[in-house]
Amino acid sequence: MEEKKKILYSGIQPSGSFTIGNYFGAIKNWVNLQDDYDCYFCVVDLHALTVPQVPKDLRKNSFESFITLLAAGIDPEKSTLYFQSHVSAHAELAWLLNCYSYMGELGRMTQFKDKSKKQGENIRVGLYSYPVLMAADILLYQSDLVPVGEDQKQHLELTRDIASRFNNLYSPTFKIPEPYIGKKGARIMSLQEPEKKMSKSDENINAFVTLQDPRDVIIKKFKRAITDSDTQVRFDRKEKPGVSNLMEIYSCATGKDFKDIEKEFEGKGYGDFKTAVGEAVADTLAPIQKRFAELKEDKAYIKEIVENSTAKTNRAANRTLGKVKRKVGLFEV
Ligand code: AQP
Repeated sequence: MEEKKKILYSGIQPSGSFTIGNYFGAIKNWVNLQDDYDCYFCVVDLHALTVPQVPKDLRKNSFESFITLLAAGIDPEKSTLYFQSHVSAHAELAWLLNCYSYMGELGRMTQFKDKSKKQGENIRVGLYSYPVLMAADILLYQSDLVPVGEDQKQHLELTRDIASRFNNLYSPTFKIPEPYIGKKGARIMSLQEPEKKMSKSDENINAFVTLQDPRDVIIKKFKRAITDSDTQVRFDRKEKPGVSNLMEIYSCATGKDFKDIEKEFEGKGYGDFKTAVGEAVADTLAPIQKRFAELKEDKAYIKEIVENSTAKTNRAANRTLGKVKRKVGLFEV
């Protein structure tokens, strides 16, 4: 008998166009995981609301995020790709879990501390309880594994604490998820401030390259990337963060290792190097952009995928939610 595949869960925020950081750090790995795991990939639009959004942009970004994932290789025949807001059990379970989470543990989350600084005096409660919604996302599907970057480790730990607390208080209800430790994912830094990670919501559009940027824009952004006063293409995160970041990106786009890259650009200036990185990234993104343009026109196909995945996720999520409601004592007829 075929062994049941483990459930792997991951989400991505439609808080802007995806960057090459999202692609090389997460999406590309997701594509490779699809054969080995029963994958759920979610466009976490409710999470995006924890910071201010322009409604029409959020709607556009959500749709485009969905088709970008398809264009990048998420296969709806293999994986479940859906929108968080289409499965009301996420918000419902989040509320229930809020009643089993502690202010102290949420206040310790470093992402909350960082992001709340940008919200002035009126910090949204949603930003504070974001990790509880994330716990609900993961626990609804009885997920075994969650691929987590450094910045999400603390949230997964909290998910495990909340799930164990609930299981101990009642009876086993949630699978306790483990972090998925795969091949070390790339961490792509800002092109303008290479000490900071590349983010899709960065105010400086030259700091990131999106999967939608046209070839000439990509090449221009790399030409403007911050390097250093030296001329040597050499990997040294500490002393040469800008150049090292460009090497990392070039390595992701071409599969070459750092030693080969150093050799390739020996004696050449940064100008040649930056052009090569820009071209390699543009070449990598070209087929994704072509597929994206086709999918954007195929509304009927997208609708079919969304309807199928929404029906499937609602069924699975409501099974867990029903159990939780019964256990905590909510009345049913
Ligand atoms: N620069 C990056 N390098 C490598 N991986 C990255 N990821 C994000 N930025 C980089 C990974 O992408 C996945 C989805 O991330 P997300 O969109 O849910 O949230 P995020 O990490 O907050 O991404 P952004 O681009 O920085 O979004 P904003 O600007 O809205 O906060 C995650 O697996 C993440 O590790």
